[in-house]
Amino acid sequence: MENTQNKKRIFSGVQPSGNLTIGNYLGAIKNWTTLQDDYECLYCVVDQHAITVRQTPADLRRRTYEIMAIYIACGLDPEKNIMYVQSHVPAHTQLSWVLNCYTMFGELSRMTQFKDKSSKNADNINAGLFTYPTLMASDILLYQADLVPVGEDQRQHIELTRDIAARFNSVYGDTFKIPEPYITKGAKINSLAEPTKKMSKSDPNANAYVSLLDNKDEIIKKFRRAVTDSDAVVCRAEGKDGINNLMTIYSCFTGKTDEEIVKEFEGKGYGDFKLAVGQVCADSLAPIQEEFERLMKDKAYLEQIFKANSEKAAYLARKTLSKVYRKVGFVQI
Ligand code: AQP
Repeated sequence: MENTQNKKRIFSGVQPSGNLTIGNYLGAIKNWTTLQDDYECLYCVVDQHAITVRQTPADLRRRTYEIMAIYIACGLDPEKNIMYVQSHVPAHTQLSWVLNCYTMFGELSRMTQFKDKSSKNADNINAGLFTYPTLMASDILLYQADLVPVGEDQRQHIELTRDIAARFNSVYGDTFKIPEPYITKGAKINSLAEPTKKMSKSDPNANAYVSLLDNKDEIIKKFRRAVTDSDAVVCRAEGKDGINNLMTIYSCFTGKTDEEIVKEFEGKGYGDFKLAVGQVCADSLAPIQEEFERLMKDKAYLEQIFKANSEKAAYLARKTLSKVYRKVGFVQI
């Protein structure tokens, strides 16, 4: 896919590190589907990022297929977008090595996600976990992306990406486009169990997140159990983290504003509100789940997408990589 129409380019991805949650969906994938007509988009399954935390190989392999199936089931068109797997395009890790040499130890040490993940994986604080943001910078800069649609948790990594790109450009002249983050209203969906924390697919407590593949009963049960407060008035306010989070989720699924939600639940208790959030979530996910099941039965189709799209991605990636190799002084053959 050559950028013939002068469309702006987008890059984003999801790690196959667990079952995708409504956080991944509302913060990232749902927004991607609205961008595919107006932008030239690359959507990656970032399997190399996933191994910064120990994975069971068979699970990683299965989830890689699943994420591609979820992308398509959510409405991403593999003919319109370049949808591929990171490890199928070696230029990501090749550029990453170069960029590691232009990323400072101090910068990586300040990354909140590194601090967070290393405290959760204290027995495996590996170098990959530390340099993860440089691989992410390579993912983005390799394609000269203009915009990166992500959740709020990734903002710091995009800022680092911009700093790395600017540093490289200042040494070698214009090489990388400086990308902008693209962050929307579902940008931070919080845990249902601890609503001050981000909802995460690798949370050991399955009641903390709603997986895109949970069935209706599970979804309703999880929302019913969601931690709220004792105030019993549905409105957004400081300290009402649980209700604020449910209002964001409800708003993302229904398109309703806070005022509309407050009016709808005036005089009703949290029980009614939680049930409504559960229902709209389950109803919105049902068609995605149905399409997902159908796609997962057709592995050959998914593999064909992996192959065709990784070739398109590799073609674009090679251009940036050879420019970088030339600039840093590697001999070209
Ligand atoms: N809770 C969230 N709210 C809004 N957006 C979110 N994203 C993740 N969680 C939320 C966005 O989803 C995209 C893909 O995320 P990722 O797979 O790269 O990893 P992550 O950000 O580390 O997400 P998780 O679910 O917390 O994964 P684990 O548990 O493996 O670390 C990104 O755009 C992210 O912002």
